[in-house]
Amino acid sequence: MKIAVCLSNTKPAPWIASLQAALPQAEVFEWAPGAPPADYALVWTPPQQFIDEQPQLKVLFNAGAGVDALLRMQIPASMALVRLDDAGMSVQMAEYVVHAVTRHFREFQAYDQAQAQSHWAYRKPHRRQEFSVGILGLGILGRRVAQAVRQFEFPVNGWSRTPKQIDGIQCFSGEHGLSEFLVATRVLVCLLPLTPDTQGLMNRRTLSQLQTGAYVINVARGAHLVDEDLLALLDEGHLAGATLDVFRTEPLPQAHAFWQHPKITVTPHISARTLRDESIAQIAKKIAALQRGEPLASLAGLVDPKKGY
Ligand code: NDP
Ligand code: OXD
Repeated sequence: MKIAVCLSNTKPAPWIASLQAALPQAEVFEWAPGAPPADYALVWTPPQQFIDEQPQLKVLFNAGAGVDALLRMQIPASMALVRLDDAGMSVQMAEYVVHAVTRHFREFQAYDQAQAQSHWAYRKPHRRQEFSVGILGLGILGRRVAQAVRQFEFPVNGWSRTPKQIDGIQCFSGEHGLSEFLVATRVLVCLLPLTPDTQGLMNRRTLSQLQTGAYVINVARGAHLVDEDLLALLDEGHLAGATLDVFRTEPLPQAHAFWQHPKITVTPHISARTLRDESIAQIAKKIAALQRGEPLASLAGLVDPKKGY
């Protein structure tokens, strides 16, 4: 069995060594134009040439959770896509979002500024019950984040495509449930996959429905947010601030207004990193299962190209 590795965002050597160690019977190699045909591939945003030269691949294992970039490519229908299924990302995402929510709720930015002026000053505590946190997307990451935020006794709402029942979380679903979800939300967290249905979902119309003084946390994909609408609503005072980890263009261009905006916190797409050991262990286990003849449909993280995630 041959496994090609084609990773655009990192040095492939340690990934190849790790995958080779986990699957000693396989031949694992770094893809280069003209490389021999492989059975499986481990990829992150490969060039179209890779797919075109390897049409026989049975499964593309994505070294990340989001498959939006892969689904924009021309991929033969016979090639299955499997994304990372948590692999150590949900705990990181929960940590990041809880930090952003509590930093805003407890006004730590204002205390940082006070310290810079050696100024000892109390701020009136906010009422937790007035800080309902709404999570767009209740999948692997959204659900974990919802539960983590709930631990701090904030009211938590969630929105998904199909209806859900999760203890302690008020769940909304489908287009018909979106307005009700937004109206009930003070801190909005985006953890949706990027699909034609979710592209630009955070725009003037939807963000205006959030409670006055709302806060936006985008940790999914930059294209979920209409940048100009966020900036306008911040300037008009409807929104109090935003923490953004993902952007329409990455790296975020030097001249982009988000960098210097006093109400926006920017991080460089680090809310949940792909962890090599956890990812390789998961992918190797799935390849071994397929090699034993287990059906593709039994694999967690199998992407449905019709749904787009
Ligand atoms: P999942 O596929 O497990 O969950 C997706 C959730 O979104 C599901 O609850 C799904 O609903 C919901 N959803 C999808 N489409 C719609 C829609 N049209 N309307 C309402 N709800 C919808 O994904 P993950 O939780 O694993 O990951 C989510 C995204 O997070 C990734 O796609 C990626 O873009 C991003 N990400 C960002 C990272 C970062 O570092 N910033 C790291 C990792 C991921 P249903 O449950 O009904 O199917
Ligand atoms: C992912 C990401 O999708 O890191 O895994 O954004």
